[in-house]
Amino acid sequence: MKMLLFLLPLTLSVVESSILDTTQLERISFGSKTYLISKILVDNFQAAQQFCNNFGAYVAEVDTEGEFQLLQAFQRFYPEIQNLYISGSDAASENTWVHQRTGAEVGFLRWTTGQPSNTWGNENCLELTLADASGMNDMKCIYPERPIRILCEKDASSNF
Ligand SMILES: [Ca+2]
Ligand SMILES: [Ca+2]
Repeated sequence: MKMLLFLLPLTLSVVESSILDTTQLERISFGSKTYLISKILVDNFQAAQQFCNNFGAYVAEVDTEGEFQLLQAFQRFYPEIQNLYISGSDAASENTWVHQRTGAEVGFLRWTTGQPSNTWGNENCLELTLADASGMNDMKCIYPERPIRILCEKDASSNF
C-alpha cells in the first residue's frame, strides 16, 4: 500500500496501484467522493467529460476550499503532471464560472498568478495547474497544442 502523507488536516486513503486499470493513473477516496487522474491526455473538454462519464463520474467540480486543497495535494503527488482538466466554463458570461454538468456556479476559485487571463478572448475552460504558484488557470476548451490529463470525481467512495 502506497502511503500519501500530505501536509493537510485530512485523512486520505489511496487505492493500491496494482488494481488500477490502464486508463487510470491513480485514485483517491475522500469522504463520500472518489477522484481519479486519467492516464490518457485529451485536447478538449468534451473528451474529458466522455472519459469521466465512462466511469459513471464527471470532470471534478471544485466546490469548497477543502476540496481544492485535497485535489492540489493529490496532484502534487505527481509533480510531472502539471495540468489537469477540472470542471468550469465561463463561455456563457465572461468570468462567471459555472459547472458544465449542472450549470451551478463554481463554488471555489483560486487563480494562479496572472489568471484568469482569457487569452485571445478564448479561454473558457478550467485546469488545475502546478505552474505559477499553483491553482486554477482559464484555458482553451479545445487545445490541440497542449493535451492534458483529466481529474474525474464520483459521488461514491466505491471503486470506479
Ligand atoms: Ca473566459
Ligand atoms: Ca489563462
